[in-house]
Amino acid sequence: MRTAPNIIITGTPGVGKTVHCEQLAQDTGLRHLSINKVAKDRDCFESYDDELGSWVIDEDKLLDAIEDQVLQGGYLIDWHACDLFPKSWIDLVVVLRCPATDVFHDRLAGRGYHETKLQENVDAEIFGVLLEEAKEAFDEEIVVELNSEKDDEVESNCERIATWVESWKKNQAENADD
Ligand code: DAT
Repeated sequence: MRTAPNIIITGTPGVGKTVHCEQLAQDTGLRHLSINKVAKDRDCFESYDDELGSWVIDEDKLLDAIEDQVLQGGYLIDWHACDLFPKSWIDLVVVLRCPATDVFHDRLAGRGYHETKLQENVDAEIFGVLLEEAKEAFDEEIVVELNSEKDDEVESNCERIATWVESWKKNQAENADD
């Protein structure tokens, strides 16, 4: 049984996953698991999508690479997809959102995304693609949607998640005693 939870922090690229995970790692002691970094370090890329200018991941290879550590619990899994992770690994799915399209557009433009990739991500955010994916892949009661438009929301979101982590741990300890 895990003594610390595994949380997926997901959302369209640029929505704030990295800033949330870094803050949350400090606040909760959970570890930031950047899937992008694992895929690079462990060579889990399958092919390059020229049109989108991004790599396609070998999901089986990636899951093999992280399984042993994730099953121990205590990870913040940072990735712009969530339906590849087995349900049994995951205790909470946080979907970050940026409803202000102009703010979101400027963030992605600041990253130097080319037009096709930028527009695809803006559309995905408008249509809530990641939220739908999360609700289909996991039980709806473990899926939480949080806004990440302004600076102070990072703070309040992280406080909320940290409170959830504490109560999860308390429940788990009580169940272990039973
Ligand atoms: P992701 O990891 O989802 O791709 P990020 O954490 O790198 O996104 O954030 C992208 C940029 O947007 C970065 O410059 C920080 C900024 N940002 C993210 N969330 C924000 C928020 N809630 N308020 C203000 N800026 C934010």
